[in-house]
Amino acid sequence: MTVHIGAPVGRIAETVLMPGDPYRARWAAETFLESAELVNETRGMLGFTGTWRGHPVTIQGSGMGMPSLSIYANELIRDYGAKTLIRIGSCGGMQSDVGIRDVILAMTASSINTPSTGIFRELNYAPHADFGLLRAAADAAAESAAKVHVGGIYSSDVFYDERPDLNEQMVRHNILGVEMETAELYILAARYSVRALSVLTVSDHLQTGEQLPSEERERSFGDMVEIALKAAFA
Ligand code: GMP
Repeated sequence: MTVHIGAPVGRIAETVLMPGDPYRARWAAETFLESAELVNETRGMLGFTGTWRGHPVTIQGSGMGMPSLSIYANELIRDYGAKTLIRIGSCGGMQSDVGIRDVILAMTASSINTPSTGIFRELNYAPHADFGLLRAAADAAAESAAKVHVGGIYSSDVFYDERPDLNEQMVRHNILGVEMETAELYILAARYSVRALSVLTVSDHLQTGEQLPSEERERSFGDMVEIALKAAFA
């Protein structure tokens, strides 16, 4: 076990899906995994390990924001030997052709600040997805009913943003959606030579103000989980 994950070493699979919301970790484990068992509940950040089509998989909540995700991703990679980390989360749509319920595969993640900004100093590192995972997810997405977009996203470190001009610049530069975790996930994966990808469902839209109705969330999020699992084991 680690400071933030109570599972014994060996109870976490090499492939980890990471939703922000721990209750969504439980829902995804119950819906998609066979023989899922609760392996972590430290601080209520639920983690489950089971199998998907015979492959061991852990679904571990990351919490919201890059500092929280960074704690779980660091421990999963460095202490438990995770090799493939796929964020399954929600984001706000930023382009007019990106609708709610659509799925975004995040090729890159722009940001103004991540927990790693301090080490890069004047460098402007470009956090990017693992290409093999991204390609496999794009192939899996072609079979799914969801409309799928591949491109850059924006990992913000605030939800209640006092700088709407930043969102405007992101929209102007063709960024598809905004969320709060991916840039740091991609930086950590590169640092430790493991694979990472974010598969996101558009839950709200910045321009139209539309929001995914709560009764539809599960079905829409299901497409994303399936794409993530197929990509991990392609
Ligand atoms: O509600 C915030 C959580 O959902 C964070 O974990 C974000 O990754 C994600 N999220 C979904 N939609 C949005 C959005 O419109 N803006 C931001 N900043 N985060 C979002």
